[in-house]
Amino acid sequence: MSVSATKKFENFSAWFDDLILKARIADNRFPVKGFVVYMENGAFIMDQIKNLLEQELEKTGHKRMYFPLVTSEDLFRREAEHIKGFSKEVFVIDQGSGEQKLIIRPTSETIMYPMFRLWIRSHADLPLKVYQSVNVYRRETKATRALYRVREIPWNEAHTVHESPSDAEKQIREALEIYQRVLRRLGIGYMIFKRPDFDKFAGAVYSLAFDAWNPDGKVNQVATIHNLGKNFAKAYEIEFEKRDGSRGIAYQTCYGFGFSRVLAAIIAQHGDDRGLVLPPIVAPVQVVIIPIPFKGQEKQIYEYASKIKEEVSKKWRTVLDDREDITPGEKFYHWELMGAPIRIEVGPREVAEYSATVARRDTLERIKVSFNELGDKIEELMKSIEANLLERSQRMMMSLISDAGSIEDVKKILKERRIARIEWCGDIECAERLKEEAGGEVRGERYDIAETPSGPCIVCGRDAKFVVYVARAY
Ligand code: PR8
Repeated sequence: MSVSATKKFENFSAWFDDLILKARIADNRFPVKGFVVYMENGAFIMDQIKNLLEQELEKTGHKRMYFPLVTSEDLFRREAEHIKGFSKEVFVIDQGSGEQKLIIRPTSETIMYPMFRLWIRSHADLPLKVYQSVNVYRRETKATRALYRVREIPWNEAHTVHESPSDAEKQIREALEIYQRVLRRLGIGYMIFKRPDFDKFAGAVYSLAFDAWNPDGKVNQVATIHNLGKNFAKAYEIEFEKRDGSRGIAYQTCYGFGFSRVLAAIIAQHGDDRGLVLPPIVAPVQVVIIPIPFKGQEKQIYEYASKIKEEVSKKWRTVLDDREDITPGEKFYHWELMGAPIRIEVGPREVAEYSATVARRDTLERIKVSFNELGDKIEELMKSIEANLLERSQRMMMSLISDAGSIEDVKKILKERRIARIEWCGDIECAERLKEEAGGEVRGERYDIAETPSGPCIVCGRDAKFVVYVARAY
């Protein structure tokens, strides 16, 4: 990393908690466990993330809908595996006076699918692709952590219904592409895993997950994609008339994208010891202009700074920081903390030369640009910042992986805040032993590349069936 991030890597928790409050991302002091207040910058960035994702969903034919917040106990209890997975985590509203209890959505399968049943009659109604960006609620039993593990979860969930297994598979590939496009725009470094069976979504045939790296070595699952097969369609009777006139049970997929976790990944992966480093597309302020006053020339400098603002704000969210009660140095410090991608300094020399000094937040490099070239140069710099964040974040992701040949090795790798790659037989007992003895979870096989085992399971010594990654996780 070209910019100092010692505090971030050495004491991640303190760095993160301090930063989210100071940079007005979130205030974690709300006195109910797992519930967080998103302040103006956190709310703005999450909205930008949401817009990016929703644009991709719309482009691929998903329709926005809004479903109720609650379901009934009866509807909730239809799919056996799903209940097992979620019954301990739901918040229940007791209406009192003998009325049935209401269950607040921990996810919306049990709310959407009874409606899908009413809407789907024949193959002509398929595929059905709907989404909503809402909050869902889970009484998380693990320790909660601002943005990473909350009980009120801001997310986007998409649910699709298909005629055939191959259509459902195709949908999974489309979902993978959508999530990859969005995460790339945000410069997030991640790996895609096929989760081991014991860790798949409750009710799914299989689950894919995007794990983003984190400076403390724990991985951050920012999104998941699930092939539900016919499991839910059977439970909720989603049937249709097939092309040959016979009746069939539909195939389904669903996928979810955690906005607060993606926000956490942006902060944690790109930030440094000076503060946030924001990808241009989500930054509340993309360009900040800071006048450097000089005795006797204040007026010319402010006028020229205003002229630059007029020009730059045609394209970018721009602020001219003309506060008079603080020094330019304090302004630099403030806007570095806030992660503004580009800073423009305007002093007497810039006025005389009809130029501007332009600094980029990611590398802190400064260059001199003439006024006439400013528009093009900023455009170029923004692209370069976006590309650099992605490149260095992906590089970091890959550099964290080490091969391990024993539980001891895994333990050592995890202690160094890294991720272990191992060969594994596939048995849950071996995964549990790894968790107990080394403290890491089997996150699954890579889905983006094929890796085949060649030796024994590092836990039990029998033939390995999978190459999997072990990490501590949020
Ligand atoms: C589904 N059903 O539910 P999933 N704090 C922050 N983010 C969270 C939390 C939490 N406590 N729990 C989950 N997420 C499927 C897919 C409809 C949509 C975020 O899947 O349980 C994580 O980023 O895997 C997670 O990957 C995503 O929600 C989807 O949740």
